[in-house]
Amino acid sequence: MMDMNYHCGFVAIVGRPNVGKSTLMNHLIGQKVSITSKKAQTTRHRVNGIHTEEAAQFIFVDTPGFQTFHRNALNDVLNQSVKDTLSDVDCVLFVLEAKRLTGADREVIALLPKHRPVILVVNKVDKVKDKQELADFIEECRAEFEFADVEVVSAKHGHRLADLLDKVRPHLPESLPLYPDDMITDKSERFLATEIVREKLFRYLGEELPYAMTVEVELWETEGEMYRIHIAVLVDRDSQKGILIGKGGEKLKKISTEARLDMEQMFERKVFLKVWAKVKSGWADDVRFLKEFGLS
Ligand SMILES: Nc1nc2c(ncn2[C@@H]2O[C@H](COP(=O)(O)OP(=O)(O)OP(=O)(O)O)[C@@H](O)[C@H]2O)c(=O)[nH]1
Ligand SMILES: [Mg+2]
Repeated sequence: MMDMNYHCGFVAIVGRPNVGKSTLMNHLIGQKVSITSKKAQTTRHRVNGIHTEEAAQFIFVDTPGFQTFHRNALNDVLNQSVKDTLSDVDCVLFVLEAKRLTGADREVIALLPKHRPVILVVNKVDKVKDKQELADFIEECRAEFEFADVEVVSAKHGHRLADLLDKVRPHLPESLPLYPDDMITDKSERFLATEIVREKLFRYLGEELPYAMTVEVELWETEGEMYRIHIAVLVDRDSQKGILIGKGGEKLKKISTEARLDMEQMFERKVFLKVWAKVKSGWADDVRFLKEFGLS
């Protein structure tokens, strides 16, 4: 039985693209639910990751990297989702890359709420050797905003994440847990499956291509203990389809094998996965794309 001293709250993870927000959330909850890559703007949807302890439940909200350079409809939607999240949580983790405070970071700082605790999380400290430089950097950041606290971490290496949880815990309001204690995300398995495929597209395709693609579940069946999943990757042109498939089908094979392995780990069962490339049919797919982001 839960006693009345239970604490539970929402913790937003915000920052410019590529600082390591999704990596941080995955390591905080001890399982991968949000996709990551070297490329900016990997995350496109808010994803909740849940970490439950005996006396507290943390609901982390991973957000898309706040985009400042390219103004377009998609970015406006992504940015709006960051702003909405900020107005709705109990605590904010503002993530920076160690020793990098850019104009894009400052634009996110300008959005940070004044009446809610914001913890500065300086990530990727594994890249910094000089302690004094790090201390100077933190001073520089503290001059920009009144942070409730600061923690220095390496999300990727799981370094100092328990310390970060210690700093967040006091900001969780008294409340019963909102999710069952074995639940790690609010997203459906279908959503997670398409995200896993999207992650592999980001990892194995060139710079621009993954942004032009959408991923869709075409079939999802349970056969005994196994899932049979068919996923279509929608591309704009035949030439893109060719790149995705690769020489002798090698690239698509690699993408689908890696995706399957991740799915088997995530869903804890065998997965039969088929991924194929499909050229978008034009108008109908534009509508589908806009719908996905709430633009129509
Ligand atoms: N060296 C190092 N790299 C890291 C660390 N944390 C994350 N990264 C890398 O930084 C890159 C971006 O990580 P993501 O977690 O996708 O970043 P993000 O902030 O979620 O990015 P968007 O979703 O695009 O806004 C990946 O290549 C990660 O492996 C860290 O602690 N150290
Ligand atoms: Mg992300």
